[in-house]
Amino acid sequence: VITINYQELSKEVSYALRHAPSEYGLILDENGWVDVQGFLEALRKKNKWTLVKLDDLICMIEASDKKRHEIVNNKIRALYGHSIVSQIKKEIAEPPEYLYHGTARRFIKSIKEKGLLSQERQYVHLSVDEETAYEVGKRRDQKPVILRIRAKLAFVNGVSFYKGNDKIWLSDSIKSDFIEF
Ligand code: HQG
Repeated sequence: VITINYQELSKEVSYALRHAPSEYGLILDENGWVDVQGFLEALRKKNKWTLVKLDDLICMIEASDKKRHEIVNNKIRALYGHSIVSQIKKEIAEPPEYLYHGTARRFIKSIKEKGLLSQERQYVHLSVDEETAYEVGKRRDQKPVILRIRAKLAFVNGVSFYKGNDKIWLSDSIKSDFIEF
């Protein structure tokens, strides 16, 4: 019996759909979608995934604690995290009053000066609650800093926000005026 490692599969799917579709011969549409059958064929060309099936992708998404990908109408996409040059179009949405950003202590000085920048990705990533922000920040620092973002105020002052998933919002860069340190 061959068991699929969903975590490994999820990492490869994220890599393909967020960062390197062309490495798989894939072209994402403007909203980040790609035909799921074509996607499976591209994945199967990698030694590790020669037997991967649609059901595996469905189970992988189902099993994940974070909703990173979705399959709708025979298409698949990543919900956030993209770094490819052509920016994925997201629908502008009105954020809650506050959102949170978990980051490393070493970045605070620069964030105070320049605000929150999307860096390698297409958008800034924000969390709906402090717990989620803490987990995000933990990837970079044992004692992450949680910044509270005056999201609604930024929004009414012209900063665009977009929904990633239930826990993650995306935005354009955010000046430090809207950040509570
Ligand atoms: C920092 C993961 C210096 C920013 C996570 C962050 C998230 C600055 C880093 C999602 C800065 C970028 C995204 C400035 C921002 N000066 N540093 N002016 N502005 N930064 O990975 O938000 O598990 O691109 O604080 O859980 O950490 O992959 O963004 O530390 O949801 O699904 O620059 O990725 O999700 O790092 O994480 P990232 P992020 P997955």
